[in-house]
Amino acid sequence: MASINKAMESVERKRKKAQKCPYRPKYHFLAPAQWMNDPNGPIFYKGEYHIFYQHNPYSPRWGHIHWGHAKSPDLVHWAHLPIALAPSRDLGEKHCFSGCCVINNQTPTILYTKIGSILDTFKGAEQWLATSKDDMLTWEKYPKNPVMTEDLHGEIKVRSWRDPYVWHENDAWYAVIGGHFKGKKRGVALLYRSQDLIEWKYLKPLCEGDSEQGKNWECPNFFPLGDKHVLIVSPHGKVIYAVGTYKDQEFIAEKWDFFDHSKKFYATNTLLDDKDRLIVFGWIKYGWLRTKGLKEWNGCISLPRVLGLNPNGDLTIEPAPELTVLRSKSTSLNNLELSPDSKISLEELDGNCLEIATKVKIKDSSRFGFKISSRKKKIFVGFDVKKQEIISGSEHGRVNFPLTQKPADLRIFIDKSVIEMFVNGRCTITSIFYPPKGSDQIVEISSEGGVSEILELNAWEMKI
Ligand code: DQQ
Repeated sequence: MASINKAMESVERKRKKAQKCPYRPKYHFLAPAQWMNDPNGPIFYKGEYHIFYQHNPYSPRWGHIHWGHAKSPDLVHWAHLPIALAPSRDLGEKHCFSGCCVINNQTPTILYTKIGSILDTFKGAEQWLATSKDDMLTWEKYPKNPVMTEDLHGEIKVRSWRDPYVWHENDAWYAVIGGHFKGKKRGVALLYRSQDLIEWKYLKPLCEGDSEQGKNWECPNFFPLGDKHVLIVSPHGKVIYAVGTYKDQEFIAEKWDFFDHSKKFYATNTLLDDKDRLIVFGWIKYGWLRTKGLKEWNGCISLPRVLGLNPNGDLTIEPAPELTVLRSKSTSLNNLELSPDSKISLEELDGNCLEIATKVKIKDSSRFGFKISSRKKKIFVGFDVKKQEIISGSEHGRVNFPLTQKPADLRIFIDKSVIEMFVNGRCTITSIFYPPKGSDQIVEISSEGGVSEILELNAWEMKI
């Protein structure tokens, strides 16, 4: 408890300054101050959404990893709660790495990775348990931790073994944990079973990647969606996912794709709410070292993304509809042909916190999107028809569905230095844009190389 109080005092000391930083997002969730990374253990509990996150209360850089905690009635307005977990230094714990939260016989229970030293991130990690008796306000670590060690695998050697994700299925608890097999440069998600979350048995690899899917997998998430199952993994690069079938502990991956076409989005985690919605959060990475003067905070959590399956069995990704409560002053355009010379900007709106929703038909243009500029800096957010790419600043990725067969549907969320774009409800791209300190962002619509027809465009200032 003493270490949690000390950690919270350290965050509090930086809170006011952090809030004044002109780059700091307004309506994205982030720690009150200091460093944050992966979302951990999101859960819908007693009518509220809870989220935990990797947190260094002592610096805007990674280190001393604790679990921060917050809750929300609506996925939009978040209230910070006391830090949930601090490393138990007396037990040799240096970091509380990522994990999940489930309700076991009415008891909120966290399963996470205990790291004892930097070497343990590769070899020697353990899975630890913590429970709460006061509706998740405070947490006690299980006195007989660890509940899982690498010995579970017998002769098989697993490396970078971390980030448990747990679910209940047919009267038992199951977990997937990420890593790779020693000597094999391929990511793997390993499957385990338990009756009580304490005694665990290793079953088998649920899924092993190929040589193009990364040398190691972090933060595996595995869940049913419609009549399919989805596996999401973070392979140190862009997050990838597979839609497939799962029966008798066998997962057959049928379709792989990128979950977000940007390297700035990482380490997903999921929750299922009372409306049976599968909601995904990710960490938006500002960088480990070169962080453009972020002195009091670093990192934020993506907007909540609701998953579904379309009739072809493809994953759909939409921003949570709750976000529309943030819409305030607005502007709209309809049935407008745009050529490369058209100069239309959304200047009547504050471009620093904005949502833009548009439906556009490509006539003969090669690129459609928005130029976001601030003093001398300018980035493009949109898509390239010829390359079949979605683009956001320096981030880009090829999509595997036609961008122009039907009118394209873009939802763009600008929040100070963060930009998230949802394309056709099928894929996303995230980027970071640092407007020169204190300067305003101007958003201009852009049709390059030919004509685009805006069927409908609505834009709103976002107010929290
Ligand atoms: N971040 C955590 C690990 C995880 C990694 C450490 C992914 O548990 O593997 O802060 O960003």
